Amino acid sequence: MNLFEPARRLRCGRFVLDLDRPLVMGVVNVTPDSFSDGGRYATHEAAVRHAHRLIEEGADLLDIGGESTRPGAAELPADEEIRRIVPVLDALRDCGLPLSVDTRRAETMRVALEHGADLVNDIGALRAPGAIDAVRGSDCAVCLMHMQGEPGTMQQQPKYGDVVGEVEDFLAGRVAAAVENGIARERIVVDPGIGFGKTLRHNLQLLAALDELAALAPVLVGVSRKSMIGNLTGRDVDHRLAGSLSAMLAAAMRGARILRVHDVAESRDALRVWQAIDDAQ
Ligand code: 7PJ
Repeated sequence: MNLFEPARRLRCGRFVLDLDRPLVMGVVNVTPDSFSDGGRYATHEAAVRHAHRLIEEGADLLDIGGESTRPGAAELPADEEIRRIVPVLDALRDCGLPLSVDTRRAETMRVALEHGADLVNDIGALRAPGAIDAVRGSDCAVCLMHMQGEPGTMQQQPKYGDVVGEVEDFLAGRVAAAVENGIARERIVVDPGIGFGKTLRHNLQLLAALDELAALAPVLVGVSRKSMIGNLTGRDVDHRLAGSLSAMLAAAMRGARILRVHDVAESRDALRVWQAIDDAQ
């Protein structure tokens, strides 16, 4: 047996996910609509409605996030993050899909797990105080993502000697820390963190070398609508679908097993066609 063969299954809270084929993780943002004065209820309603649409479109998992971590974003207090996420988790608990929560905070992780979250998607790779303890005693999956710096300033001057080697070393270290602290390997996925403290060139180099990261753990990748796609195509955020699909397929071909996307139906179609060709080989 090859010890470095990536896991084919992921323990993920109430679920065990088969990773033989790439899965589609649909993004559900729970952020107040600045054009609506309907308040909190309208915000939750909209998020839950959007989630149901993504389920119909064929999502395999849902990623629920209350904090914007786009470059330049300001930090959100944990209690506000919790107030945004919990009603949405409660409403989706029995939707039949694994629920992921996109958070860096131990307190939010703890509360989310009490409300049925199956995966903790942490752009901070469990580096926050108490984060490892928050997930240790549960059976949730964890996504360990690489980020250089902090969302507020990370795009100011990203610098690496060897971006692929450094991201790989960081993720290997975080996997080791998680395993040493009692988080089973079968619960861990890694993510190069496209756009998180990276120039266009860094992002491209990481995507091109994704198969190297796949030796550590199953790989999750998010490229959907990111500025990388805008930089390459000259399109604004509402016109990045074709570019996003192309990057997603390039990632899938290099072994990515969970694709974090906004456009679930289109991503499903693209993966289905690629998969059929791959199967015919
Ligand atoms: C990612 C994420 C990503 C993981 C965001 C955006 C920014 N979580 N959360 N990987 N991106 N694991 O969607 O543009 O790439 S928020």
